[in-house]
Amino acid sequence: MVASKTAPSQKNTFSKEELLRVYREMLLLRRFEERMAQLYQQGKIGGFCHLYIGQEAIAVAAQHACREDDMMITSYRDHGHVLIRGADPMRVAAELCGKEVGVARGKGGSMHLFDVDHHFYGGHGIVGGQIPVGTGMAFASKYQDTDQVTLCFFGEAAMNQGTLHESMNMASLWHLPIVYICENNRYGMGTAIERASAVEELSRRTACAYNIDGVAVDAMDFFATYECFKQAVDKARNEHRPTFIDALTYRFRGHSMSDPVHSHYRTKEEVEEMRKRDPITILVAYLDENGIADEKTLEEIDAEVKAEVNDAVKRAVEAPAPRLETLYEDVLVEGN
Ligand SMILES: Cc1ncc(C[n+]2csc(CCOP(=O)(O)OP(=O)(O)O)c2C)c(N)n1
Ligand SMILES: [Mg+2]
Repeated sequence: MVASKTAPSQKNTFSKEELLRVYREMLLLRRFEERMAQLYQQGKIGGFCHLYIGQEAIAVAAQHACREDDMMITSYRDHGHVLIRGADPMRVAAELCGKEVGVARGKGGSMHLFDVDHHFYGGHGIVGGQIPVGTGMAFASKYQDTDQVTLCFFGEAAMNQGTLHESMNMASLWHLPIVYICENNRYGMGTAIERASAVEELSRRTACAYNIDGVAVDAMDFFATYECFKQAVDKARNEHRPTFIDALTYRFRGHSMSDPVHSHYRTKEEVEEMRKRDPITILVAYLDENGIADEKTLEEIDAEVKAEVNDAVKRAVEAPAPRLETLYEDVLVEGN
């Protein structure tokens, strides 16, 4: 049994082409979210909408650390995960706008994105609700001997939900190929972690309680996050041992579209301080300092990404609303 540890910052193992791809992917997530915020303000998106801005290094690092057929499942803060899995940005934007061409046929909205073709299983609105489901997915792949790993994401508020404890106990006992990734942005809506969690250093919890190694990582640093995820994914696949990762991050926007960036629960100074650790800025500094890309190349990539997002949004907004006769479809699955 290994007690909790902090993953050291890692050296880059990526080629120049791969690094530019990582940069493009992080930007895609960021620019997409910025456009979604605008669409929301224009009244084109209704209901709940939780932005991922600030947390991008986690989804991107996870995608690079696993195989395409590995499975991912997460909470309602899910836009980044479904995009990085490979879903068409037009169909994701369309889902947020409630259109029939959306990834969940316009019936799920922002919180319930799904893309089974890309092995993405939602998008779950109940805090911690995806943890037993993800654990079941890992059980299925072990039972069916498919060699797939499940990456199960959740916010730090889910650490105190009963289902997490039951799931982690089973995952350890039954040697399931799963990586539990806590996207620890320090707040559950307006509640700071120190007001909700008796043990704040979350990676200390799982070794003693479930015999699951716990690792904390600076999730604003893409390289450290990637290395940490890679080791955990390999261990899940090769040794059928789960890992718990406390991915230390921050959300730069409000909890959802209904709360301002810095409300009474956190100060403007804190947000500004954390913005200095923007994962994209940190990556850009690395690319610059190591002569991997100059400003012009990075600006060109940004312009391409913005054009891609704008085109996706245009087509999503123009797409038709669901037909009335689809209202009762996908509601009930008839058994034999
Ligand atoms: C079981 C349950 N209780 C309460 C809520 C209301 N709620 C929605 S989001 C949220 C905070 C969750 O915070 P965290 O897990 O840290 O994720 P984050 O939003 O920070 O990504 C709460 C309490 C809910 N959706 N489900
Ligand atoms: Mg949180």
